[in-house]
Amino acid sequence: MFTLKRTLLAVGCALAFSAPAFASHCPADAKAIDGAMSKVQLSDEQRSAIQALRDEGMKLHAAGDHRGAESMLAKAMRMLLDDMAMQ
Ligand SMILES: [Cu+2]
Repeated sequence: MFTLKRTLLAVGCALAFSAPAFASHCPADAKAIDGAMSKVQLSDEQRSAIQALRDEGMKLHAAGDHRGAESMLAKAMRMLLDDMAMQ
């Protein structure tokens, strides 16, 4: 019984701490995108499409919608990876 309670407590703490960790994840992702974009050769179209997703993601992040921000940033990253794969 004691072990179960401790396990639940540990899960509760993990959930409580995951929110701020998640929030700081967006700028880290945006930074990763910026870094990758500066190294990879992209057409203007590709660059502006990725940049738009990245900016939209950071806008959502600033508005407190980290889930939405992450999905935008993930989309930008996937697009970046696809473009890199084609080179
Ligand atoms: Cu965020």
